[in-house]
Amino acid sequence: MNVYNEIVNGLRFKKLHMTLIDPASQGVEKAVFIAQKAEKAGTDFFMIGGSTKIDSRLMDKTITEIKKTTDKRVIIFPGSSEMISKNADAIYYMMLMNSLNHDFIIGHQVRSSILLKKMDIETISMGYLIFEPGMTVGRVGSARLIERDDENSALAYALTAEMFGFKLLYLESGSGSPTHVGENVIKRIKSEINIPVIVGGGIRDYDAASSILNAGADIIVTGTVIEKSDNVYSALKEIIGAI
Ligand code: 1GP
Repeated sequence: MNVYNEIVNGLRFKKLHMTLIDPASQGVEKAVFIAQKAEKAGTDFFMIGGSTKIDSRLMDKTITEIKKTTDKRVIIFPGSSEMISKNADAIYYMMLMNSLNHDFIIGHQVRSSILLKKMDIETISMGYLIFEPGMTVGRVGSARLIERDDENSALAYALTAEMFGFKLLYLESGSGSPTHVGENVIKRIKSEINIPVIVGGGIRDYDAASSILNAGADIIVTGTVIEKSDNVYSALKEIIGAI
């Protein structure tokens, strides 16, 4: 079964949690340690990537080592056309829809398409929307940020994503954000579109995870909480408990 079908199939039974590991934030050994703890805590998929520049060798190495220790699927969450590895199970083929920079809307995608085809890696098309405060990814991606509770603007983008045929929609506040996307936005989008909605950025505890899930998010993503925590297992176990 391909990775996208695994996601969709998984969602028939429960909501999902994805663990984001940014190879730029720690060494390979620590990345593997985090992956092991996250799997034990019940995460469903791994996303490897981030918005700061990572060369493809580091991506490769991190993905290869993580895949040695887990059966969970590993999806690339690319910040640029260079962040590609043939060792991953799939890659989010993303459009940063509210970027002011053409490169993030279609440039990186065009530059990588031939290589991705040659690698025969599964591409999962995804509309990617950045909300305030946006953090590093908002800055790097030149995003015209959407206010966290602006449901009308968010809905217009979400419908566009669905009409373009994207398979997933990602609502992002930025890694390490002090806030997360407003529950009203999630609820409104979920009432109007059918593709799975991923929410990430600023989810640090059970309460945040559960209010996002109750608002209708299908998938939640956490990254910072595990990078910063002394006890990766219990921090994640609490968040995944909201599912
Ligand atoms: C970032 O949405 C992800 O792209 C995760 O955010 O690091 O705040 O968990 P955090």
